[in-house]
Amino acid sequence: GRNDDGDVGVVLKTRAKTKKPSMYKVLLLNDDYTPMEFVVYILEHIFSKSQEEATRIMLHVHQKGVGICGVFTFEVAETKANQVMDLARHNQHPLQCTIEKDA
Ligand code: NFA
Repeated sequence: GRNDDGDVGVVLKTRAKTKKPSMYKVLLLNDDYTPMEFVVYILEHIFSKSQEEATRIMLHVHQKGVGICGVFTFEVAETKANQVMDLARHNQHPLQCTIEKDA
């Protein structure tokens, strides 16, 4: 019969390692004038937080001076921080939002 050396043709490919992207924290800073409800609105609508989680983060920022809205790739973090700053400016609130490279 036919010569069969047992090779059934299964190929297990190796992959070159794709490296994980650097991650960036989006931070909100406290101030004395931005209404609490506006900060909660921002956290719900830009960072997709529930009203309960948004309130928790807002109160953390209010009490500690700074807090984390989320951690994202650079482009997403930068876009969200710009959306916050644009909405704050439009509504004449001094709210500040920055990004910081995650450890
Ligand atoms: N400190 C603001 C106030 O008392 C509320 C606030 C919270 C502002 C978080 C900015 C960030 N109205």
